[in-house]
Amino acid sequence: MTTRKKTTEPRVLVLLGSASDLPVIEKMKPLLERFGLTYGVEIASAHRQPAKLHRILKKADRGGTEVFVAVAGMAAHLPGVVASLTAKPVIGVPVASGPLAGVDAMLSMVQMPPGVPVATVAVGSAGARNAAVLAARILALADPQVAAALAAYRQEMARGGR
Ligand code: RP5
Repeated sequence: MTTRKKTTEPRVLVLLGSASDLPVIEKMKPLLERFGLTYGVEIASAHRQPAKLHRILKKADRGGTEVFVAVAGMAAHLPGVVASLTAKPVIGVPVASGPLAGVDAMLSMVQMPPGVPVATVAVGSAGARNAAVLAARILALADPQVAAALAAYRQEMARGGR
């Protein structure tokens, strides 16, 4: 059994640019729960609520959150801003909320300036499951319980599960 430092914040924090991005959470939830990961959900737009975003981010970062997932559409700067404020891994989920169907958000996330990476997994809520799996893969490196849950998930996929 691993003994982890006591933290006051969830291991994974999912930040959304808007309440309209909430469907993404529904896709991630079952997997985060399956992998035994505590998670939080916060809505804070990088453009419209920068002070709120900074507040949430700093509290989570100091309180022990280990992986951030940032979900946003259109000119989706949220993951990049989060990655500039923390040294922890940041996973980006671009959503198709504007007339450019998510390509705008994907391009905003995928080509970050050198030194500030965002791991962009898939466009849209269907692909958001992969954000949960990637978060689990990162945390499994130092957590045998998460590693075991991931191994079981992979075995299930090998038997044809999804
Ligand atoms: C982005 O603009 C949000 O992440 C959302 O995907 C999109 C539209 O936002 P709302 O107009 O629905 O608040 O900032």
